[in-house]
Amino acid sequence: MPPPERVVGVVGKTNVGKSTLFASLTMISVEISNRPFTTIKPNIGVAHVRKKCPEIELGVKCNPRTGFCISGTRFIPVKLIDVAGLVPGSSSGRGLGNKFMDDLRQADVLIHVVDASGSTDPNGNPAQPGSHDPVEEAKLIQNEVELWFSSVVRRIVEKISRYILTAKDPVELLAQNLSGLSVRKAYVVSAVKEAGLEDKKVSSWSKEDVESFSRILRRHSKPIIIAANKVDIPIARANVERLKEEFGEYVYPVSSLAEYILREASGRKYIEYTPGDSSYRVIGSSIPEAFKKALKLIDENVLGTYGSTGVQQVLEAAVFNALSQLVVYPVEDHRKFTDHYGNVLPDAYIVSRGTTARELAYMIHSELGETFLYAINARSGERLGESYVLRDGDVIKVVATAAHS
Ligand SMILES: Nc1nc2c(ncn2[C@@H]2O[C@H](COP(=O)(O)OP(=O)(O)OP(=O)(O)O)[C@@H](O)[C@H]2O)c(=O)[nH]1
Ligand SMILES: [Mg+2]
Repeated sequence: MPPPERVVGVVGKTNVGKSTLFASLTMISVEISNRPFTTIKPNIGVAHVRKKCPEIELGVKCNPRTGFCISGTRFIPVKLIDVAGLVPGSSSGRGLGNKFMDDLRQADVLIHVVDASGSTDPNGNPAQPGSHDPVEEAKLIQNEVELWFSSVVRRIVEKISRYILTAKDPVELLAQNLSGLSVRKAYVVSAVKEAGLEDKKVSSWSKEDVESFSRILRRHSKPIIIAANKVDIPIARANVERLKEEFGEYVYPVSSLAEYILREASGRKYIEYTPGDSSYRVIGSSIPEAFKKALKLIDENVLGTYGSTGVQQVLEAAVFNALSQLVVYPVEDHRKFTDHYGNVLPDAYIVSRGTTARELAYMIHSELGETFLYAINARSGERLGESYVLRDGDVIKVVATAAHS
């Protein structure tokens, strides 16, 4: 059983650039337009997070089974979902309502796209840059996300309250029913505790109890990171700072449009650009005027000001920081760093911080977990016990009594 895939959801007010962010990360062409409610059906695709690949340090050349590697930078796949936009009041049916948010039930972490240039009104209609307040927008939309999450939790709590009296372990039952929201049992246990509901029967939870349980659960199970988008519009700069003051560390300046243009120009061989980089190299001799102009603006307003388009950065911060994941490389031959077939560093597993060597063994193959003897740190040859906590970048061989086939 490979590690569960990490799912990143894109949320935000309508017409702020969610689909542009999605398209720039996946290069899947989707409908993008400057009007509210362009997206209705969710867009689902694969994006990649970067890590330094151990291949350089180990003096080998990797053959990734999934994702790819460019000059020692490993690109590891995650699932990305872009859904319909929200407006204030979506939870009570305004705009498209918030039932479209149900497409995000499986998300492990959310990227909240905010129009940092303030060039859309609360309903997503285009407006003068600077005429609307992104901090206000972010607060209103996060409230909608909170209301959506609590409405789903409330439905589940109400459903199980009916038969919970006979359940042996009500928290287990709650966790099972919440698993569709991609909520792990550990989160349920800690949210029950944090909300002070340990001694209260689920069937007698008040409305306020459900609300506070839900808010805590959302924070743990679907952390939110803000992509302060459209920073190519200079007026966005001061707003990025204000968003940081209000929402703290998880605010990233982003220009989805700039990233989209850079990847498009790279696909057309006008430039050489590795996603996430602070610069690109012109390689084409006949670049159309429109691209030349756009690249000049990107140089001045985005790369020169922020050091990157921020798109890769916000995705990686979502997965590695907000969701607290790290990457390990399981191998079968710890001297050659290969699998069974001689593929070098074939797998890059995204796992939760705190995962142990034995838990990794289970992810590779349940038999390997059951018959685990010890693991080997392939870098040093050191033996590791079952409770060894994996570190970012570890290259690990699992030794077990059952041969894994
Ligand atoms: N200047 C600028 N415009 C952007 C950026 N990202 C998106 N846009 C523009 O914003 C408009 C809306 O983009 P979409 O990606 O369709 O927005 P959305 O949030 O998916 O909208 P809905 O699906 O309708 O909710 C388009 O005109 C985009 O070109 C950006 O980084 N900078
Ligand atoms: Mg869209």
